[in-house]
Order: sequence, then C-alpha cells, then structure tokens
Amino acid sequence: MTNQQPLVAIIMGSDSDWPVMQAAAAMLDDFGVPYEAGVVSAHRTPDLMFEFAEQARERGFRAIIAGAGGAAHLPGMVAAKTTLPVLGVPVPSRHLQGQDSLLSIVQMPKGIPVATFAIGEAGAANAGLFAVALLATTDNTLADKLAAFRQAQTEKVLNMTLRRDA
Ligand code: RP5
Repeated sequence: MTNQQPLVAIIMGSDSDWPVMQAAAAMLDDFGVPYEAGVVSAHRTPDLMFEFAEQARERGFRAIIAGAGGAAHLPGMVAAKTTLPVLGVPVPSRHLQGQDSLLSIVQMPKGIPVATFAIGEAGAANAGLFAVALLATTDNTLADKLAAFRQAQTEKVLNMTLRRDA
C-alpha cells in the first residue's frame, strides 16, 4: 500500500477473512492502486459499518470491495448506505464452503446492486481486478497496465507445455 489517497476500500467481516481477501489487496498492489483495508462487521460492529458506508464517498474512495462469510450481509448493507460501487466477495465458510456466503451476497433485491464475485481467493483477486478496470475508465495509464496484464496472461498460457511423468 502507498501513502497516497486510498481509492479503494477493502473491508471484511473478520480478520479470519483476510487470508482470502488479501488476494484483492495483492492485485491492487500489483497495479499500484492505493487502498485501505480493515475489518468492519455487519453483525458485530453495525454502527461502524454505517459510519464507514456513509463517509466512504466523501473520504475519496471510488469503490468498495467487501468480503464476508456465512450470512454475509456486509456487502449488501454497505451498498444500502452508499452510492459507490460495491464489489462483494463470498468468503468460504466453515460448514457450507461459501455457498451460503455466495447466495447471501448475490441475491440482492432490485434497487441496491452488489457486483458479486466467485467464492474465495479467485473472487477476491477478480474483485481487485474489477476495481482496477473501474478506475481505468478514467485513467489511461491504468488502462495500459491492465492491457499489459492481459497480454502477459495470454502469453503465459500460450507458452504452457505439458510433460508426462517418466
Ligand atoms: C463473518 O463471519 C465473517 O465475514 C467471517 O467470514 C465469518 C466468521 O467470522 P469469525 O468467527 O472467524 O470471526 O461475519
């Protein structure tokens, strides 16, 4: 993270979500996008959640990545209190492997959208990439970096060779 104005907030319901959510942070680091990461729980710190969501736009954030597991209300509740784009990441849960988290986040009623990503690390990384893409709509340098990332990814796959075990 840099000490520039953070453009993306990464929030999560518990520090136990961080091993998954740090994939979003790593992606933003790779693209040089300043962000802030912290724990905000819909269930355990509801007042903090409201305060965070109400102030997020005036604090200069352009997008919020919100990860939570189980009955994952955080992304939807934050989206209800801000007009910033909210990117929801379902964190794998102990008993239902994140299917509960996914359904809780994705099934938002009409009117309050949450862009919902895949369960787990891939979803967190893609939420980071999506935040980069959002910012790249008004930042050509970032758009060029995103194109270079895609190109490198393509070349990596084209250079894959398969070897049989002896
Ligand atoms: C949710 O409950 C969090 O997002 C986390 O995924 C889950 C479990 O939290 P801990 O019991 O690990 O703190 O609110």
